[in-house]
Amino acid sequence: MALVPQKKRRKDPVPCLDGGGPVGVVKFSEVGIFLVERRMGSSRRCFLTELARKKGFRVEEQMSESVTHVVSENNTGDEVLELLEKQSGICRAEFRAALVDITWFTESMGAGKPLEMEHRHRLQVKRAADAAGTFGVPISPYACQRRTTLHNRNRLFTDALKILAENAELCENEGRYLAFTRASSILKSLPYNVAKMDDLKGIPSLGDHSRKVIKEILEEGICSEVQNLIQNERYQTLKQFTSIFGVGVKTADKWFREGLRTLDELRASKIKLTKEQKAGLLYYEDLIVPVTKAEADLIRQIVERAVHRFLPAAVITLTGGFRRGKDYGHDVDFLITLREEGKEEGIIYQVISWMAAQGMILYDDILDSSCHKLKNKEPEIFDHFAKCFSIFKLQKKMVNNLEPSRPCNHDSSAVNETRGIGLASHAGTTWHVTAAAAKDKDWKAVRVDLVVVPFGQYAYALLGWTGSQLFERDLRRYAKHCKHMSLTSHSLFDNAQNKFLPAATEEEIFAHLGLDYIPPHERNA
Ligand code: 8GT
Ligand code: MN
Repeated sequence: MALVPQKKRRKDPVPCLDGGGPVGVVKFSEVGIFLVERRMGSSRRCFLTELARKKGFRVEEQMSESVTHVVSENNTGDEVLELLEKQSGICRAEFRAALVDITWFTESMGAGKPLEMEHRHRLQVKRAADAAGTFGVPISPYACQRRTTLHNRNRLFTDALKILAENAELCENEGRYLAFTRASSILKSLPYNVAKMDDLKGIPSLGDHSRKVIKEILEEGICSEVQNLIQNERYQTLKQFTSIFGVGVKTADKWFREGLRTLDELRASKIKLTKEQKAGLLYYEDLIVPVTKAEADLIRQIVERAVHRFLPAAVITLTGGFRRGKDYGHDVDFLITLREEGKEEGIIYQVISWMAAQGMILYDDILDSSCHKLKNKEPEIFDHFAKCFSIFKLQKKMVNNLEPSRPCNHDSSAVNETRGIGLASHAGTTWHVTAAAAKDKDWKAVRVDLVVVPFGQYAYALLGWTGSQLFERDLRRYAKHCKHMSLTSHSLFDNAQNKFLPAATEEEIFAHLGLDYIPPHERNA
């Protein structure tokens, strides 16, 4: 059925989309339509676009991740896929939108709402089997739609990809960093060991480079690019420098270009360090030792006691990697909140001054709630909560039955995930220096982040600070592209309804986003 007769095709694209005619309010934001021009013609496509928009449908001019229905007329499914692959660069394995015939569109227009897709609406794709993972279950390109526990069956590959991602980060190549990080993350989520290249069939987010790395490891046992990298002087030096608290890639690179190669050289140099970097360097040997869960629990008690002196009803939550079930972390992250909103103001100053007076604080940097400056963090995870980035002086005798900290490369659990300590696994000597230094004193320096959250934003802050970083990033990407919503650690804004969506629990946030709830221990993407 055709709503208007096919008109003579124009050569140039018709510039009516988005620009001209009346566009209705989007009523069905969860559905995104892309109309394929091939065999439909540009003027008919333009007409259908306007019609749908008037009826409250969201029609995208370009193919994008927010498209849920690709509508075409007189094309086969394979033809449409091929066309889209060419036009948008999205490979068919990554393709999530449904391919439907024009009949779904016209019937939906007639009904005034998007209809459920029936089998007869769907275009047949010969290679449909390719679009699913080995177990026939489609794997989402969004980390927030995958369940990733700490049980990583593909560590051999993910360790290699992680090194390539780190190097991309050290070269400030964001695109490559993301590509390797996504590839590594998707392998972590697989419920099977990858034993042959065929096991990767239908898996999204695996670019040619990552596939090449996996193939080489499958065939040779190692990846030569990674082997060369870990011997590389710039990689080694920048990795060590950026593992100092307060040192980012730009600073590390500058020091490297100035000829510095070791911490001793840095310590001996005349280079002016920030207050943060001075502390980072001073406590370096402690800070690169993973924080254990027992230490994190002890610090929780200490923080709780300090906060309760001023606000007995405040709730202190251990978040970050420990909330995801990790046994080790590079720091300890806490949220502090109070049901009676407003009373939490100023608490961070009270707590830190009291703890400092007890000799428990080696370093602190308090940011007020309006403060936007957050160092060494990615822009998209900036938030505006009052917080303190600190270094605690933890008395060792207080940690009951303190397990000896282990070098990260001997442990099969999550310790390799930890940022800033990876060096110990490459530079064999570092660990022993660390262990020796740590033995001599009765305390250990530990990085602690305290975040003060108004009660109404608590669920969003908890979700934002639980991580992992890629999980958070993909939650935001999913909200934006698939739901036309903006997610932050403060709130969720629905652009279609032009309003904020309040939530008291993480479950409610997932529900607002139309996502299955993923518990913290499955967010280790
Ligand atoms: P770890 O074991 O290395 O400590 O691992 P982690 O606990 O997962 O990482 P983290 O660097 O301590 O950060 C914890 C979570 O908080 C991450 O998911 C990160 O995205 C998030 N996060 C920051 N900084 C900020 C921030 O300023 N605002 C918000 N909302 N989240 C942040 O790292
Ligand atoms: Mn952490």
